[in-house]
Amino acid sequence: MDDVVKTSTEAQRQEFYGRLATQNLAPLWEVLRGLLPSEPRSKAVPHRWVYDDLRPLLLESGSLLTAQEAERRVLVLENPALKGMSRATATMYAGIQLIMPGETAPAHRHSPSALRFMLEGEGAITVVGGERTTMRRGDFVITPSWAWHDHGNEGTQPCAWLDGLDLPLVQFLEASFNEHYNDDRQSLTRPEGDSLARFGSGMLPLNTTSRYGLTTPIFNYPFARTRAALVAAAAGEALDPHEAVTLRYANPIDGGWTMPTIAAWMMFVPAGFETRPMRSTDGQVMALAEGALTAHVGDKRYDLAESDVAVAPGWTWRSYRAEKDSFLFCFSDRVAHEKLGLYREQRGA
Ligand code: GTQ
Repeated sequence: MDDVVKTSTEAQRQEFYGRLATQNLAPLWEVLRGLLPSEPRSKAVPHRWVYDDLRPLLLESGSLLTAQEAERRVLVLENPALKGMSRATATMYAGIQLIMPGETAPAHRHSPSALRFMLEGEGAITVVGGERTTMRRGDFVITPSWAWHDHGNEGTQPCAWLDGLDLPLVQFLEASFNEHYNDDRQSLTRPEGDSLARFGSGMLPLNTTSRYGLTTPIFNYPFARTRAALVAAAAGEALDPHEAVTLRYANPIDGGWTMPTIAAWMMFVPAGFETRPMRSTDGQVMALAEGALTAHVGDKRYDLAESDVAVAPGWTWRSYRAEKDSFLFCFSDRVAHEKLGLYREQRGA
């Protein structure tokens, strides 16, 4: 007997595949390379949004409809390679939200987690679980999964911030729930500053139970504190060649990331310092809080001014050079990568 495998003709194969398809079957060998690439190839591309360019459009949306009408008046930051999908990266949504003086963005809650990074204006407030916080420029504010939240503007100027949500990830997992509150604003049940006092002073209540499940009980990490910590840390030891000085926002209860799905941190790059290239599996969204910073992402170069937002897709080389002392806020799906045992990084020379 001849045991050499007889190879079929292309026509025979196609005819076979056709019969497979009628049974909802498919040949793995035709798709295996795409299913198992040698390394990740993000569908997202590097991109940068210039705040000064989008700002006039944002303000125009302010005269087009009310925050009430819109529920959330937001310009979605769409990755150019993922148009129409409301994605900045493969797994993260980002947008710029505008709230005009006196307006309310009505209370609702959803299973996706949200963060705010405050960009512009004074007097913006958000209420989370019965406690309000005033959002100042550079503040990192959290809306935990399934926590009621409404936003307001008690100042005299338009207020704008960067929204970050895990929407694409939660949609992929088909676990998205949403509910409207029976009023525009929820009632206040705790004084402003309560969460930060209890959980953000290096101390914890004796009987520590998290108020928000897997999410940090602190929901405003003020920029004034973050900035001071970064500057002091930079003076304390030599800068890291790849990360300059980076501190991550932490859940004081377990020391982990602040949200179950979104990792957030801030990088301080002192004037004149240039980081060496690195890449990691998480797809990152960054916003410049202060300074002037050149970001190299893949083959793109972005000169970031304050409030500019950029995206570094997963497994894409990135490096930074600061023209002035620069504070770069970043968020990504890193926490999910870590929990799933998928996180990898590579540090270049
Ligand atoms: O402020 O709750 O940009 O629910 C998108 C969805 C903001 C919010 C967004 C939202 C919100």
